[in-house]
Amino acid sequence: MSDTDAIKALQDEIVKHIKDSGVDLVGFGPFDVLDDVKKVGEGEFDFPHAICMGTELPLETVREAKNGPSADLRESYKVVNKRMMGAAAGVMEKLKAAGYNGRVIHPAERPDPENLMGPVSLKSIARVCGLGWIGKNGLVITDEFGARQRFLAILTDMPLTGTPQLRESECGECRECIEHCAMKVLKDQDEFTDHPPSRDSTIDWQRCGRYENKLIGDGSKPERACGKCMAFCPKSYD
Ligand code: B12
Repeated sequence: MSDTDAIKALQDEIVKHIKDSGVDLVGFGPFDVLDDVKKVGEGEFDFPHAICMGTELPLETVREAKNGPSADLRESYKVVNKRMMGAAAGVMEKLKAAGYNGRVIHPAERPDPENLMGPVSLKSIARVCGLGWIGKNGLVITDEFGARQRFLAILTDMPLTGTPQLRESECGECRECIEHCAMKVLKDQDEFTDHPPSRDSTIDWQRCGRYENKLIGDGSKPERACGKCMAFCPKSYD
């Protein structure tokens, strides 16, 4: 088997494993193009490529979040996070068996909780892996589920075949997420206005984060999630 065929075969095996684990979307892309994107915390980031997976959040659960904060939505985040972490463990085994290294970026990991920072932006990774584009709601929108999914990524030194095309925002004139945002934190911006791009141009993330904390609460009541920016995105129901 040629090297290219062997890589293609491993890629196919990884895709099959991820899909068999109940995860809906998989993409491969260059990670080194995200040099400008901030990295936080312990662990290695020096990998040229990324594998990104995405899992649908249930349509009715997301739709109900239009009516107000939802405990079911918060629970669905935990369910899909767990499913993707299981799938990622299997991918890591396959990479290691083929002689490659990798590092999992977990869906809800926050090495800098004060500044609400993950190890690296999963939305940026999903975009360079060709899974979708970033809209005015600041979320990755996919053809399959609109804004209605969560992501996990694996950084790796496994070589890849092909590079996906980067997609720009397709929101057009739509402002549904901005109009329905519970905290009015979205800034009506779906273009890169600064390099490296900063989240400050799309969202008042501190305010959104304070609201999230309030909805999670102190453990005396079920944790809830807002999710209106997903629920009011028309693409979530296409
Ligand atoms: C901390 C965190 C939060 C914080 C801070 C959010 C933030 N924007 O930074 C708070 C509490 C506010 C939050 C809220 C929510 N979150 Co959150 N969050 C995270 C987490 C763990 C880290 C985010 C991070 O590191 N930010 C730091 C900066 C550097 O990264 P970034 O925001 O991704 O910034 C990049 C883009 O903004 C981009 N950029 C800036 N402008 C533009 C413009 C264009 C056109 C493009 C293409 C790119 C671009 O460049 C930046 C890179 O420098 C991620 C998981 C992860 N590791 O990414 C989930 C994550 C982003 N959250 C997610 C979700 C679902 C939510 C909520 C819906 C939860 C809820 N409340 O119900 C809301 C949505 C708020 C919103 N509309 O953005 C999902 C998004 C899924 C999707 N479809 O895109 C993620 C990816 C988790 C996951 N595993 O799937 N979150």
